[in-house]
Amino acid sequence: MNEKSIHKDAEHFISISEKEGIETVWNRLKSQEPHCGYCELGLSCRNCAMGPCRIDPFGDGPQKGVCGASRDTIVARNLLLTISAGAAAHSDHGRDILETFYETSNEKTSGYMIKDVEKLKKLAIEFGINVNDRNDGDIARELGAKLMEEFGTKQKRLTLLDRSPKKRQEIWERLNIVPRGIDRENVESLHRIHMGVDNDYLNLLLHSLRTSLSDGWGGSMIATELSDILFGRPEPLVSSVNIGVLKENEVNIALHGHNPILSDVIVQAAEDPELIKIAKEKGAKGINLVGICCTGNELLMRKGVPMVGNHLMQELVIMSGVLDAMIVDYQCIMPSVVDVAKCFHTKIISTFDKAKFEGAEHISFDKSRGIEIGKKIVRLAVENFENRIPGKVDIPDKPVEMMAGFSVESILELLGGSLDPLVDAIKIGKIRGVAADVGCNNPKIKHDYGHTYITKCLIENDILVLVTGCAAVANGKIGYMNMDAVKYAGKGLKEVCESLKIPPVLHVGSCVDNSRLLVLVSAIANNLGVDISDLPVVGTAPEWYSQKAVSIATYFVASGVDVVLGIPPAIFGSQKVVDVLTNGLKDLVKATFSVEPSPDKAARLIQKKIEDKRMLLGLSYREIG
Ligand code: BF8
Ligand code: SF4
Repeated sequence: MNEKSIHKDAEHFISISEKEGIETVWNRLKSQEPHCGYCELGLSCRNCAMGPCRIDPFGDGPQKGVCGASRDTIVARNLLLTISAGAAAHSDHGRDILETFYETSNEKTSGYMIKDVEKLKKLAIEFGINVNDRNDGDIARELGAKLMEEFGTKQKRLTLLDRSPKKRQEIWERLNIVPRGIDRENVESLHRIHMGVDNDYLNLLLHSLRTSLSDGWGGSMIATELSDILFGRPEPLVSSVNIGVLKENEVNIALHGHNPILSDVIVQAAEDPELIKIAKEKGAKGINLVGICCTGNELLMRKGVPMVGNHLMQELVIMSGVLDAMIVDYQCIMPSVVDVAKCFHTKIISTFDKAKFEGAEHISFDKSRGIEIGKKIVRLAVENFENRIPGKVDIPDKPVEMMAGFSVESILELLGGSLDPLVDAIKIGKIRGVAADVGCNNPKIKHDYGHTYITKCLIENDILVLVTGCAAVANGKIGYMNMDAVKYAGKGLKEVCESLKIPPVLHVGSCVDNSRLLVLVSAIANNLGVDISDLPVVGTAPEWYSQKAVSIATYFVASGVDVVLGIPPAIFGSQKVVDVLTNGLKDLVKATFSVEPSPDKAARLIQKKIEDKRMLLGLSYREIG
C-alpha cells in the first residue's frame, strides 16, 4: 500500500513507477529535500545583480540585503511576484479567449461561433452597449473592443466590479485598491518589485490585493464569461472520472492544460467521420477524449467529457499504455510528461507558441484555422494507435460517476429562478453555510487527502461544498459528486440535495471559474443586503501549489471571504507580513488567511468560521469544539 495518494489508480502506477525506475514528481520532490530554508521563509532575493541576498531568520547573520531591503520588504515583494504571476496567467488566458471572441465576431476564425446569445447580450448591457435591433456580430464586436480596454490603461476601474455589493466597493475605494486595468496592475507589480521602488511591506501587500482583484473580477471573470458565450453555458450533467475512463479498444486522447479554445475544436475534430474511419481501419472502435486538469474541467462542465485525473495524475495516466496522445496547451503541465512518455508510445503534442515543451511535437495553434489544426492533431493520435506496446496496457480501475455543470445560471435555474430557496435554507440552518474547496494537488501532501477529508467533514455538518479545479476531480473521484453521495450529507443538507436532485458537492468549473464563486457570493450578499464578508462562506485550498492558487486565495480574501490554506506560503520570514495577512486584514478587508496543514483542524476551523458568521447575522449557532 502506497502512502502517496488516496486513490487506487494512482497508488497502482506509483508502485509500478518505483519498481521500473520511472521518475515521477514524488521522486523529484525527495531529491530536492530538504528545501532551502531561506526560500521557504520567503527570505531570499535575487532581483538584482548586487545580490542574490538572504536574511538570516535567527538574527545572527545579515539582516538587510545589499541594497538595504529588510526582511519585511523581501517577503512582501516575493509574495507580490507570486500573486502577479498567478494573476497574469489567468488574465492572459482571458485575453486569448477574448481575442478568439473578437476575431469570431469579425468572422475570422474557424470552428467558433457565438453559442449563448442571451449571455452575450447580458454582458454587453453591463458594458453599456445597446443591444436592441442589432445583430449578434455587431454586439460582439463592440463588446470585444470594450473588453480589450479592460486590460489596458484607458479604464479607471474594472467594469465587472459593479457586480459586487456596494459596501465591498467602498472598502476597495477606501484602501485605494480598486483594480484599474488588468495588465496595468501586473505591470505595476513588476515595477514595484524592481530595486528601489516599493519598499513598504504594507503598501506592497495592498498592491498584491489589487493585482489579485484584477484577476478575479477581471481576467478570470472575462475568461469565464466569454468561454460560456463561445462554448456554451454549463448545465448540470452526468459524466465520469478516474483512469477507468480510458478505453482499451479506442484511440485515447487526453486534453491537458487550461484553455478551452483548442480543446473545443479537438472535440469537433474527433467527431469527423473521416478520422473515425481511419481509427477503425487501424483497429480502434472509435476516438475517446478525456480531460486532465482545467482544460478537462472546461470540457467536462460543458460537454460532459470524462475526466481522467488531476494535477498529480498527469504523469501516471501515461503509464496506462493506452494514451495515444496528450495534447497540452498551457499552465500546470509538468515538463516531465515528455520524459514519462518516452517509456511508452504516447505522443505529447504542444500547441501554444508561448508554451513549448522540449521533446514534444509542437503544432502551432491558429484560431483562423482551428478546425484544420484540430483535425491534424487528432489524426496524429489516431495514427499512433497502432504503436501501442503489447503488454503495457494497464487500466486498473473502473470509472466513478460524477456530476458537473453548476454555473451560477444553472444553480439559479435549479432554484426556480431566484436565490431565495438557497438563502432561506441558510437562514433556517438546513444549510449552515457554503465552503469553496479549490486549487491544486501538491506532492508534499497525500494526493487528494486534504480535499476529500475536509469535504467529508463539511458535508456531514450541513455545509454545501462548491468545488473547482483539481479539488473538483479529487472529490468526484472519491464519489462525493453523484446522487449517491447524498448519504454522506448531514440531515439538513441531505434534504436540500434530495429536493433539488443535486449532490452535496457541486462542480462549479475550472480555476478561472472561481470567478463564478465571486458572482454567486455577491448575488447572495445583495439578496440579503449585506457585504460578502458577512456571509457564512469560507474558501479553502488544502493542497495548493501554484502561483494562480495564491492569486485566487488573495482575491477571495480581498473580496471578503476567509481562506484556509493547507500548505504554508513563503511568508514566515516576516512576522509583520504574517500578522497583516492572518489578522490585520480583518480591519482592512474584513477577511483573513489562515494556514492549517491538518485537514482535520482545517475542517473544524472552517466550520467555526461559518458558525461565527451565522451568529453575527443573528442566525442559529452551533458550538464547534
Ligand atoms: O488552474 S487547481 S494544479 S490545474 S492551478 Fe493547476 Fe492548481 Fe490544478 Fe487548473 Ni488551478
Ligand atoms: Fe539584494 Fe536588494 Fe538586489 Fe534583492 S534587490 S538582490 S535584496 S540588493
